[in-house]
Amino acid sequence: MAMPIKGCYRAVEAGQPGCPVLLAGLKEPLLLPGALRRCSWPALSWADLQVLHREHGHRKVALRFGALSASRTPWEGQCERLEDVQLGDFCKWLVDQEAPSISHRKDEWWGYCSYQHFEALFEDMEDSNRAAANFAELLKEKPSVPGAPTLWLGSKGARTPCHQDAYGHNIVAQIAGEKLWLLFDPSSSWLGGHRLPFEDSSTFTDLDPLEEEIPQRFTGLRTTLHPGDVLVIPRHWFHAVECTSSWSLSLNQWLDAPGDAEQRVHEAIARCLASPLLEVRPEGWWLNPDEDLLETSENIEFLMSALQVQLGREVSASAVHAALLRAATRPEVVSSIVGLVASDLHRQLEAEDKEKYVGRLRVTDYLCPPSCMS
Ligand SMILES: O=C(O)CCC(=O)C(=O)O
Repeated sequence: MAMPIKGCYRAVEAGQPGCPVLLAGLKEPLLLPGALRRCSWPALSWADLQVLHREHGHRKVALRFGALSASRTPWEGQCERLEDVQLGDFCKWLVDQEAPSISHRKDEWWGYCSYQHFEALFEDMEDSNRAAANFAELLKEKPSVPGAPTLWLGSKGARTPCHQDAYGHNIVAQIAGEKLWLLFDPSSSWLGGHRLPFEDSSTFTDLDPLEEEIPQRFTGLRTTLHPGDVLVIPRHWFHAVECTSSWSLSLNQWLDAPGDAEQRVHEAIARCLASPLLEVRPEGWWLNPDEDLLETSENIEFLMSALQVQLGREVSASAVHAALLRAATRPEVVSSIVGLVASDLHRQLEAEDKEKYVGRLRVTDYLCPPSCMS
């Protein structure tokens, strides 16, 4: 089970009740306690799980499960997965009813129906059921909301490992139950960000703040969302999340942010560099289960379109390909990669040695208890 969160955290600041939020210039996450009380979204009726079950129980979803006893938050690819399960079955499992398609025991596993895009979930509905939750109502700017929300329905202990999304501001609406959010500012390189597991738009972290204490000189933000609360997270804030009530339902919506076009170029370059190394991967979890690997030519096309948007003019695929190859093979780039590879391997070997040493100590202790030393 989860240990209490340790380290220095301060509470996320709360905004004015009833006051729509101004995204522009928002520097820190902002909590809007009870903000959903003035909304009349159809999705708010899903706070009654029976309503969600009755209206949408026939829809097929993917589920991931993590062991409640695990000492580290699993990456998505390390979770057990069930595909094409009826949402209604998961609703039953959440309230301890017989759910024939799910054999995971509630006392051993948490289950998460996470990151379900409304476009896919409600693909038979004309507006992808975007109308079920109108996030624009919460904002002063009245932006055109691109894309549709996503749904997160989980049991107690269900987690999302610490990560940073590449694009957009994020608005989270807590519909039912409670959820703990730990947040870290975008400059928190001490978390140890990396692109494994690889997923378009996410940087994951080495440090697992849901299990580990954060180093003393750093401060995170924390908040627990209750039904009706809204959390607004500016672009690039790292976050780690855990459902803390018997079940929890939230929706979220990403909104375009200035700088997203430039970020698409970063994503496209990361994809070009990582894809060939992921084709033969020793560990399955290196690639997130929903992620497809593209051919190099497709990755270059993707990079070409991202650059075209950023530069505002046409660029050819061959020019982009040549520029990327030249950049990636520059001696200073290769040297910097050599340094990083060496220090990563050094760290891994040190950790292995430590484990062996601890193992040896244990054996020695067993063979020779302290009393025989005197
Ligand atoms: O609710 C969760 O478990 C994670 C949500 C998340 O990562 C997000 O909204 O970006």
